[in-house]
Amino acid sequence: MVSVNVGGVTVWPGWLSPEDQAAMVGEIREVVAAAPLVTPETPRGRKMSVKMTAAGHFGWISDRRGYRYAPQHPSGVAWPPIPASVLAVWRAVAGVDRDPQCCLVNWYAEGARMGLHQDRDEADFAMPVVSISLGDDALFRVGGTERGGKTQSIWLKSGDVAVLGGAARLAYHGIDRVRPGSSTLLARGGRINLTLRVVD
Ligand code: MD6
Ligand code: FE
Repeated sequence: MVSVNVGGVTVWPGWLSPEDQAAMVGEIREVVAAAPLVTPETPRGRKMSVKMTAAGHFGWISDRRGYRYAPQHPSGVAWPPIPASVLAVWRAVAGVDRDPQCCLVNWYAEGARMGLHQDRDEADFAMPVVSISLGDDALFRVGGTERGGKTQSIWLKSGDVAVLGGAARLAYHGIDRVRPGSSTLLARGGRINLTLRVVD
């Protein structure tokens, strides 16, 4: 398999076969059944356009009190375990000897996006963040470690895996837009992004 380097981010196009993608979606539906998707609010009171939930020891949540990793879903239930198929992707591409403690699930309906941000709520930036894309294509933008620098973009497709590690671990990145109807994986359309992290 051949990877592509985009601004220091390693992208593995088509890492998951269509069959593996469908099986993973089934496992994510179980996660969502146990820990329902929520629309996070930013600390400034704006609703995010993606819906989120998580699996693992920690979930990442955002509300008026701020951003943080939390051991429970806002409803008080424990986060369900990270599905085995998702763990297997981490073990194949992360290149570190620890397993992820959080699998953040981001759900994009038509029109949802994610502004440029850094992932910096984790304790050890030597641990990469691994991302899995499922469903509709998404335009992923990557910059440097300072806000306002040059950026590069790549369309992430269903089954692609991206690794933010090394110098790119703290790169600014975001999703400008999702292309509706570009994948048949999800019956009702949309995009699921999974990000795996070691938290503490
Ligand atoms: C997304 N991804 O693909 C948003 N974060 O929907 C992220 O925010 C992200 O792809 C850290 C590492 C990889 C990512
Ligand atoms: Fe991120």
